[in-house]
Amino acid sequence: MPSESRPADQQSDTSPDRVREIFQAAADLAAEYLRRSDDPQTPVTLNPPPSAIHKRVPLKLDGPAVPVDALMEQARDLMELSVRTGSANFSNQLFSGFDPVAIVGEWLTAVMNASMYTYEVAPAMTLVEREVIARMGKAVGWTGCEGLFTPGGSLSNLMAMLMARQRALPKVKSRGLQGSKLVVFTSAESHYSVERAAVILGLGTEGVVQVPQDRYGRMRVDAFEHAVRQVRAEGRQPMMVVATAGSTVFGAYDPIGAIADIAEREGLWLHVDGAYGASALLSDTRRGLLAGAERADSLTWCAHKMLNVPLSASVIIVREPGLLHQCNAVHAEYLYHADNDAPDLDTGEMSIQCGRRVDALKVWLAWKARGDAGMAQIVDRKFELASTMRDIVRARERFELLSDPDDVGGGCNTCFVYHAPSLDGLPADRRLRAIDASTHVLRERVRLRGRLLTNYAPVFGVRAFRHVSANDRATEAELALILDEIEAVGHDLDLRPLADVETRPTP
Ligand code: ABU
Repeated sequence: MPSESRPADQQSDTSPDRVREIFQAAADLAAEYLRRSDDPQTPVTLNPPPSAIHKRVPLKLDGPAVPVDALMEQARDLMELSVRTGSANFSNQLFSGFDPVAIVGEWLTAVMNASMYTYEVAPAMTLVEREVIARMGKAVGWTGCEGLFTPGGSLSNLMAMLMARQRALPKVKSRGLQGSKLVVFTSAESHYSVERAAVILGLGTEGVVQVPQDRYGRMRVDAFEHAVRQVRAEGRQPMMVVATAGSTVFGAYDPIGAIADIAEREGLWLHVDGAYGASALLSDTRRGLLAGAERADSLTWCAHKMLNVPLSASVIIVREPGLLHQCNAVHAEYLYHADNDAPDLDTGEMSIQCGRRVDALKVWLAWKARGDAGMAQIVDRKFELASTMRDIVRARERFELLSDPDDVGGGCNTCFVYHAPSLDGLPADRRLRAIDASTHVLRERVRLRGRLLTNYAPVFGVRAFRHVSANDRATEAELALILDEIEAVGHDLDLRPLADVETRPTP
């Protein structure tokens, strides 16, 4: 006979007092972690080698049960050995900072543990997702659009490409590509996920034409036009163009309006990859960077990049409702019951996933807590800090800014190189080679000091520092610290031997 009450050990794990106790311990841990992350004196990373992590935390999962108090200590150690991405000294990726309300959204999401396939199992969250998508669509200038949260920008771009393929080949779901030679145009500075999606979708890497960029990292429209002509002349079928709003290296915004003119004339699907930069739509002063986005067919937007929401919070929005379903539905009757009350509220068949986590709640809570003005303020502050960073770079004698997006409306990335004293007097070609290699050497030294983490990337063929203005809480002192650290490691270092390094290692 089944027991009337739960077994004693399960009761003790989930009693209200025990749940509160565990949550309180975790809340204390989280609050202290974030306090320390926000302190500029706290190292961003301890750069632990794997051996150090193994030494400090018993990672193996083959032992006896560990009491929760002891487990919290182990969690604290793991957090100490992690990178403090919320710190203003973390400018390594396109996200930084934190929002306590949004973090709570993530936590409450886990408490409810819904899955976003059917309305019956995620009723409130389905409507929350709809609202967030509708609000983002409104920022683009769309009404009646639809969309979904996806696991990240790469997946949002993949879904856009799926829809473009569906429009180009309406029978692709049943018949496959059937030898079609579909082509996607995107800028040479676009995110690599476009190429990867082309592989997944059967277009192949040769199905992507990378259009050259201008000196600000934006797609050259004349080159795009030329590329479309060339592809047609080769007997291939232009399918879509992916314009980038906020490229990963330059933070550049492609001229979407001019690209839309050509896309319309040529019958191409226009997707805007605004994973990084679409948040500019929320700012009265920066919205113009995406002028023309309202003419696109679809748009990717990651709230976890510019809006301080924890990963991941990426959406794909499509102007024409119904397409996501058309592309992805395969009629899994066991789950999506056609005779239920509200089949049109089941989002599962719009997705390439089955189980799908709730990512909308944290965005909704953060947006509610800040209001439209508060969201715009985050964006404005990041753009302003980026301009300040470029002023600081320009003002420092041994640093050289490689591109200034402020000439063309702004951007959140700052790409620069350092001219070490040891390289003075080298002939230009050898000097360039040494600067290229020295960026890597200096960045490694800065990284190992641990005070901050910033990245580097190829810029016009030379490795350069790429600072991302990703944390709206940064101060001028924290921006200047990056240059101070580079000078501290590079001023007295003899970098001349790097001029003899023939090529940089290929990945
Ligand atoms: N979409 C992730 C980009 C990562 C980076 O460039 O830092």
